[in-house]
Amino acid sequence: MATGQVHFILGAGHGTLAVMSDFEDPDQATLGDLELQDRQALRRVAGLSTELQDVTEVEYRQVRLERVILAGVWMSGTLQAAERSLRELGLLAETAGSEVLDGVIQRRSTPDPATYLGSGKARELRQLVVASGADTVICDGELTPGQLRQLEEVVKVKVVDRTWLILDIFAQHARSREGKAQVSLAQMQYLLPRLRGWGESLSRQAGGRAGGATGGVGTRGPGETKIETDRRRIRSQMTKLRRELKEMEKARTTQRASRRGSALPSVAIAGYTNAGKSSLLNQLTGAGVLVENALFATLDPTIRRTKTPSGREITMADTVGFVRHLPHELIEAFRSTLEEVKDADLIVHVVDGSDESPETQIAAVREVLSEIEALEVPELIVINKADVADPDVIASLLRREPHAVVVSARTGQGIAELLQAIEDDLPTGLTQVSLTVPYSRGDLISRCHSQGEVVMLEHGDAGSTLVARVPAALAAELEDAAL
Ligand SMILES: Nc1nc2c(ncn2[C@@H]2O[C@H](COP(=O)(O)OP(=O)(O)OP(=O)(O)O)[C@@H](O)[C@H]2O)c(=O)[nH]1
Ligand SMILES: [Mg+2]
Repeated sequence: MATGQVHFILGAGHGTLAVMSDFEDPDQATLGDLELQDRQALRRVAGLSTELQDVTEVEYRQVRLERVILAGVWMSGTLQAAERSLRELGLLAETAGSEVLDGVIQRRSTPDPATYLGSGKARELRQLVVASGADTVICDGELTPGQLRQLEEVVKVKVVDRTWLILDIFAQHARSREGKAQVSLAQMQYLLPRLRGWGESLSRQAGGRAGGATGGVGTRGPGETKIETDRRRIRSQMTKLRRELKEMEKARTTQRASRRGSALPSVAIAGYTNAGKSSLLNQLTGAGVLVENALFATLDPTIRRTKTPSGREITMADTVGFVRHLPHELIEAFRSTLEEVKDADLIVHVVDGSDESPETQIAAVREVLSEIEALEVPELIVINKADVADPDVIASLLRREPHAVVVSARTGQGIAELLQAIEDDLPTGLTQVSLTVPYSRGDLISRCHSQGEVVMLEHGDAGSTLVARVPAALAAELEDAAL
């Protein structure tokens, strides 16, 4: 394809993401099902939110992502990869509640420093916007504040980037107090340097829209002073959020420490968004957490206890999904949540075997794992959705990733093997001790027999001398009691 050519890949109405519910029998409703119904009830209704007038800039960005055109720059790799990236952007947009009208990809060595797409292509995009009646352009990358502003000047509708879109989805899906605070912090961090650009084009845009709007963005000309006030307000809110998050993090660390104290080995289910992590947790533990054919359905970790085939108790955590180019602001803000993954004894890395390119999902997940310093944790690859995946794709994945189990969280295929593989991969968790305890602590000796392995036991004058391999918590008690 010649440099600079615009490539259309998504026709009008293409690929509307059906929001599939796995929920059929109302009597079987789990908490996750109820949450899903709730979420669907709250989903944006196209056209409705345009009536909102008195909204802040942040809300304005959120409520008006409705009829969108996608724009990407194809810099390297195959055309298929570029198209896949834009299709994924389309899914993200639909998850955020937008209707995707069209998509364009421009072949360029680098994005245009001024307008992201080249200036000629940006003007063509403007025509497409007019012809289709789009109200937003979503670019497949992270744009500088200047690029956002200058592209808005050309296309004359709002321009947002992939980062903001992902932040928007997270904002819609956040449930817990901590999750909400984390997302707000990430949004503000992203927004702060971009406030000015948006303010300027907003005032111009609003002028041309719904003339005579009373109050709201249309009449609130964000002059320099307003922007300064906004910045100050955002900064002080960020400070407050950081403080609150620190408090919540303390509580979480204490919880985690107490779980550690109970010495149960921990498994974290991680992986690409929509790979089936929550379905797998449900299948393995009957947790009943929310499952949805949408990106980033899960934001808060859910932790459940379960047993391995030999009866060993373990904890399993469902975690937030990853995506290519996960915004750095989000990784930062979710760092404490992601610790769940970093501190695990084993990462069960779920990949969607029916995806177009599961190996790029694996690579994207490992990139995030490396960013949160979790690469040292042992990893077990779980190729999910075997019921619908192409057997050839699974076979080639297994060649690349020999340490893997093939399962279907939907049909239960491979789940028993998975549990066995988890058991085999977990550290034994036993610590060797060699000490003498008084006879009065016969209880400790019997716990050594029941919870670990006694290697040697001798009864001397002072007490029982023993060498044993026991769980860490028991080892600590033994040390305390030792003569
Ligand atoms: N066919 C098939 N579909 C599956 C399987 N496992 C999960 N799904 C579907 O895949 C979609 C996503 O499943 P989730 O369990 O919500 O995925 P997740 O990884 O938790 O996704 P996020 O929390 O959004 O990152 C849902 O529509 C599930 O019904 C499977 O083994 N086979
Ligand atoms: Mg999930």
